[in-house]
Amino acid sequence: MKEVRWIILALSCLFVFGANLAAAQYKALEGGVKNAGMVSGRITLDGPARPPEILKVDEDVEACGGDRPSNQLVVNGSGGIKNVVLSIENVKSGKDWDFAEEFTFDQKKCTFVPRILLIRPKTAGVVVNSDSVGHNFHTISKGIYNINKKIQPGSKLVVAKNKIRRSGKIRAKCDIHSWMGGYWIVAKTPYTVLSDKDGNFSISDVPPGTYTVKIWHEKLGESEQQVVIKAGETTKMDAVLKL
Ligand SMILES: [Cu+2]
Repeated sequence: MKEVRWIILALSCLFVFGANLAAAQYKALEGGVKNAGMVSGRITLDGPARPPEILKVDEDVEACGGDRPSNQLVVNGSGGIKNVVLSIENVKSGKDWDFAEEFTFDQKKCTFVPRILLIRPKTAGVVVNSDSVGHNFHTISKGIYNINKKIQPGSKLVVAKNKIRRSGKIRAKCDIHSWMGGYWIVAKTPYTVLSDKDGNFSISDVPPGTYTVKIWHEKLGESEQQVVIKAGETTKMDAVLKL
């Protein structure tokens, strides 16, 4: 019996120690990054441009508006993809977080605005309902922030500080309007950006070194590229994604 207790105690210690290791978090360097470099480039879609999928609006049509093009995969005339998440995660320390202190995630004409929300862990914010109909806001994540709640017209849901527990992806949907979709990207480090409407991105103030850049798009999946960052230089990194 005694042995069993010792084993349980030892396992608990290991567990706590392991959890602490996992929580070994990104640190902002005091005084900023010395000899920083940056990486920038463009993310494009392989193959010819295709028109976006049309979403059928078959509920609350008056308040929501009619059918609409999906904003899940937004590609410009020359193939640039919007809302690709680019992140350097294997960086232990560097620039200070330059993300918003609080976020706003809106529901307008039964569409999430923005489609992809980029935030840091523990951030407080609000989920607004600007519509004249209710939405059932529902998030799906691996224990990062899960909620399933009706938000009345003109009302909002407050997300208190520290509720968004850690980095990762949170999928947002509405149980009333099946076409509504979006993501909250909870960044692991401040070296996390979204590509703009032309597919361009840049990640600045990176300490010199060799890094893996993760490339993620909700429809096109995940890939990686290695980059070498040199002091005072901009490293070019383009990627072509396939459907
Ligand atoms: Cu809705």
